[in-house]
Amino acid sequence: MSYNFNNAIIRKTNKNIQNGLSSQNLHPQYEMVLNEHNNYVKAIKEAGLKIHILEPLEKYPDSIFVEDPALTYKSNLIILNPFDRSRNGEKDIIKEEIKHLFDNILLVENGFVEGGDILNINNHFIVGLSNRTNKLGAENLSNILKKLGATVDICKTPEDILHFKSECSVIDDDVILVSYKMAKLDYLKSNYNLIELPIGEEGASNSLRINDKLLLPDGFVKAEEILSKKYNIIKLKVDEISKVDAGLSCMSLRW
Ligand code: CIR
Repeated sequence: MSYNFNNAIIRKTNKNIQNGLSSQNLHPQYEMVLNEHNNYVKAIKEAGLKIHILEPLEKYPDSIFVEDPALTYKSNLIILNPFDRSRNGEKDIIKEEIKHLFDNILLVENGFVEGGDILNINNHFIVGLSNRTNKLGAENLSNILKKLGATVDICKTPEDILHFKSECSVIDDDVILVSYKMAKLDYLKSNYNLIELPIGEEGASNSLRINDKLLLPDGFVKAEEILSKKYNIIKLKVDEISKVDAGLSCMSLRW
């Protein structure tokens, strides 16, 4: 199942996170990010995962978002190609740091694609085209995944959303939690059961289902009301990391 995991890779917070890419030009404070990140690590442990910790990379302000330069599928590690110049070098570093954990290493060599644009549901992947993932990158990744036995569809991320997964997450078999903007995508509407969150609760659509736990951003009353009926929720503050457009899914790489 798409939410059953045993392992997670997490990178320690770097002090330079204050200079991370931010669509609103905000600068999170290191100590506050550290606090949110520590609670995140605790929650991942509580969900039963073995954590592989990577050292901080001061040269790369956004490097705690380990989901973007790499993708795991079965025992394969696929090194992606982040679009932004300030992030692109993360891919070579993470490859060397984690390759020993996988049987097979593959590379996206043409075009750009970031992990935040890749939604995995069982054997299927949805790759969202965005300002960070282009057609060439999506097709290159799609060819790699298909050779590994997966199925892939390429879909368009709504214009003002950073990554496809910024506003949606798989929370159950064939159930995707979505913001109202993502709920409008015909592709999602016709293929999945969607739980749509109301306007104002977009932040909660970047949740993270891990085994029997659902990690949910704190402060979203409606989302909590809807989801607590069925899911075992761990609420986590993401106020500080959201200043650099980040959420729960991007701070770990899971398999
Ligand atoms: C960036 O713009 O690349 C970072 N500030 C945030 C990346 C968030 N990644 C993700 O949601 N997968």
